[in-house]
Amino acid sequence: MNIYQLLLRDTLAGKKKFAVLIDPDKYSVDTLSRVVKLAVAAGVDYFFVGGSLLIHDNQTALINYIKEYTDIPVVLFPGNNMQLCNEADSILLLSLISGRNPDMLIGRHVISAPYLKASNLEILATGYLLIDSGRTTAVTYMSNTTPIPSHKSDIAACTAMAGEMLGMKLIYLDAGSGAEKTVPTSMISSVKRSIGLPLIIGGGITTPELANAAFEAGADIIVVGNAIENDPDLITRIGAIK
Ligand code: 1GP
Repeated sequence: MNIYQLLLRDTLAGKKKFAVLIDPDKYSVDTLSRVVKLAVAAGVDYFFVGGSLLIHDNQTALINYIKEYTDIPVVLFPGNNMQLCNEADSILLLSLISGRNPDMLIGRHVISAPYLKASNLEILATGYLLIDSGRTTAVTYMSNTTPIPSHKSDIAACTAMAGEMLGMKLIYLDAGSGAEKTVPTSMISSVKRSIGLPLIIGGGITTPELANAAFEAGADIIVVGNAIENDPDLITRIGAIK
């Protein structure tokens, strides 16, 4: 079974998934080694790897380290098409469907398509929705798009439905890395009720309570990046509630 088939099976069974986000600009192999040990012990399901920028050229080294020491799948979560890497297992091919920037909807994908076609990466077409979190996040600025207002669950639900109808395999609601406010649970529930696809939630999850609230509301996968950079032991505490 590939990554998506396993995810569909587990989603149907109500089995929740925990993804640790590794921003290559925030880690060295040394700092990553502790996170990898904790992730293996906590039963982390995925490493997502990516960031809004890539200032340091260490993404491939970090991915190789993860692959050497674990069987946890590595899924690229690219901020742009400079962040492709054949050493990973899979890629979230993100179409930023909450925005109206054609480059983020299809343009970058056209440029990346020949590389992806020739790669061994499992391609996961993902409808990506940015949700307003109270302040401008890196991804909102870099993507030059307006996020969906956090009280407009109906817009998020209709956008996710359209993504599903267009054939996307996953829906990802993101409040943005380091968000002050997470995606509201009412919006998570509303989107989950409207689609039959696995739902990924990220941005601003800093405690097991916030992770649990997202799961209870309907998240199938939660993604945590910033808070783990500050406190790697959070991996153990969130792993315990899955
Ligand atoms: C950002 O959803 C991810 O794209 C994770 O956000 O870094 O705030 O956990 P955090």
